[in-house]
Amino acid sequence: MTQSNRFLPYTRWPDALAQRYRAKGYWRGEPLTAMLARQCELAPEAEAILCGERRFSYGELDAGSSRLAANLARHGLGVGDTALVQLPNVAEFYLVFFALLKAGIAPVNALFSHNRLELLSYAEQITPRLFIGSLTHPLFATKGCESELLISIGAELVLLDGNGGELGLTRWLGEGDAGDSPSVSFAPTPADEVAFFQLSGGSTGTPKLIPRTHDDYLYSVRRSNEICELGPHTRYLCALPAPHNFPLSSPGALGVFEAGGAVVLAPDPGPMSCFPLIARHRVNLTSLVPPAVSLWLQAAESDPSVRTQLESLDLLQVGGAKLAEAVASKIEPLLGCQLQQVFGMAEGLVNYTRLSDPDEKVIHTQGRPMSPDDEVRILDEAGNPVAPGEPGALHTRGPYTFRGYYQSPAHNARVFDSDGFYCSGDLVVQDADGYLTVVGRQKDQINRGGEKIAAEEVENQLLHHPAITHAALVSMPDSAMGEKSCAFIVTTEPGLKPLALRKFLRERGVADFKLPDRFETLDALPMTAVGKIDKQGLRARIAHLIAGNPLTTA
Ligand code: OOB
Repeated sequence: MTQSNRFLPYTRWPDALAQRYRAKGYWRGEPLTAMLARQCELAPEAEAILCGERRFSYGELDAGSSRLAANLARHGLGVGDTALVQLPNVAEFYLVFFALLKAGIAPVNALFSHNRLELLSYAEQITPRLFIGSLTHPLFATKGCESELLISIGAELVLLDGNGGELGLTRWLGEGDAGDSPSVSFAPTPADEVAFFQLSGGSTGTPKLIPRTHDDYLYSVRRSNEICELGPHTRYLCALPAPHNFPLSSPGALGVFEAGGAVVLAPDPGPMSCFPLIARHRVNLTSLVPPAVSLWLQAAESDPSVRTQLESLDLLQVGGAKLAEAVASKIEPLLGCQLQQVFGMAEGLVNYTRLSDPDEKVIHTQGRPMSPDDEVRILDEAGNPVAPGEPGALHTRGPYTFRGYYQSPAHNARVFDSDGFYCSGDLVVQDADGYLTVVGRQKDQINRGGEKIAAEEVENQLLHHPAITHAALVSMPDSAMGEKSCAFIVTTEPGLKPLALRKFLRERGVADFKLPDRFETLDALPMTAVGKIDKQGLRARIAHLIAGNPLTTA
C-alpha cells in the first residue's frame, strides 16, 4: 500500500488554485489542532470551555483530547479511519473533536436532533471504526434497546458519554489508559487531507457528506475571526447545535479557540436557557437562527428588565435562514447589541455583513463573501450571468468551498459546473457593492427555521406507508419558523390521521424536525408539462389555504 492510500479520498482543488491559495497564505499546512498547542503556550490556564458547573482551561482541553487520542491510537485507530459522533452541546463534543483530529481519525459529527435513519446513512457512507454517542439521547437512553442500532452502525469500538462502565467515554478521556502499552504515537492527517466531514443540508434521498481539509477549514476560521474581530476577550455562547458549520466555524467555537477566548455552552437557543448564561458568564458574542431571535425579542418586549441580563452582549450573529427585515430592525433597539447577518453553507462559502457596515446593508442584505478569493457567479436559467440587481442562481468556488460530496460522483456531476463552481441552489440578488440578498431557492429543500429538510428523503419514507401511493413534501410559510413542511399525499385509505402518519415516520427513524407539520390528501398530485410533480403549484396551493384558514396547522 502506498502512503497516500492511507488517506480518505476526496475531490481535490486543481493544482493551479491550490498553489494560489497557498501563495496567498490562506492554506498554511497547519492542522486544526495547532490552535490548542498555541493557546497552551500562550495561556494554558485561560478558560476555554464553560459547561454547566464545569470549566476547562486550554491546558485541560489539550491534555484531555491528547489522552483520548492516545487511547484510541493504542486501540489501533488512526489515520485513514473514520468515526461517527453524536453528542449534545457539552464540553466532551470539543474534547472528542480535537482528540479525533489529533489521531488522524475523520469524524462525522451528527446533530443531536438526528435519529436512526441519519446515523445509519452516515455509517453506511463512512463505515466508522468508532462510534461515540450519548446516553441522554432517546436512542441510547434505555439500556438494551440501543444494541440493534449499534450492531447496524457496525463500529468495533463504541464509547457512550454518561456511561461509567465499559463503554464509558469519561474513562477514555481520563488519566488511566485503556491498554497497557506505556507510550503511543499519533498524529493528525496532513493539512491538505480530509480532517472531518461536514453535513449537507441535503436535497436528495441520502444525507450527503462534505469532506473538509485542515487547510480550508482553518482558513475559514481565521478569516472569520478577522471579520468578526475575535480575541482573547471573546466570550461566545454556543446555543445552536455545536457541530453545525455556523456555531463551529463562522467563527464559532473554533474561532474562539483560535483567538484564545472562552466558549459557554447552552443546551438550546431559547431565552430561558441563554439569558442567565449570558449574564453569569459575561458573554459578548453569540449566533442564532431567526426563530430564536424572535423568541429573544418577545422575551425582551414582554419584560424590559431582561435587557440588563444581556448587558455584556456586543454582537448577535444571525443566519441559517432568511432574517425578516422587520425582525432585523428590532434587534439593536430591543436587545441592545449589534446585528451581523451571516449567510453560509456547510459546503463552504460564508458571507458576512461587516461590523462597520451601515444599517442599510446590515438590515437588508445577508452580507458579502468573506474571502477576496471567493468567486461568485449569479446565473439565469440558461447559465448566463444576470444583469446586476437581477435575481439568479448562486454558483461559487474558493479557498474553503469544497469540490465534491464524499463518494457521490453522480450527484457531483449535477451540482458542480465545468469550472468547478458549486451550484448552491440558492437564488440571490447581488448589489453593486457585492452584497447578497437571498430571495429564493432552487434546491428541493425546506428550511425550517435553519433546520434543513431534504424533501426527497421524507417523501421516500412516506412511500413506505402501505396506504400512501404518492407523496410530495413542500414548504409552507410560517410566521414563527419562516417555513414549515407540508406533505401532499395520495392514499388508498381515506381519513389517515396526521398523528398516525407522524408516528409511522418516527418509528422508521425519521428525525422529529423532519416530520411534516401538515398533511393534505389529494386524489392525484399535479404534474408539470414535462411530467414532474408541480411543487410550485403545491406551494401556492398550501400558501393559499393557510392564508384563508390561518388557525389550522395540522
Ligand atoms: C448554514 O449552513 P447549512 O449548510 O445548514 O445551510 C446552508 C443553506 C444555504 O444554502 C441557504 O439556503 C440557507 O442555508 N441559509 C440562508 C442564510 N444562511 C443560510 N438563507 C437565507 N439567509 C441566511 N442568512 O445555514 C450556515 C453555515 C455557516 C454559517 C451560517 C449558516
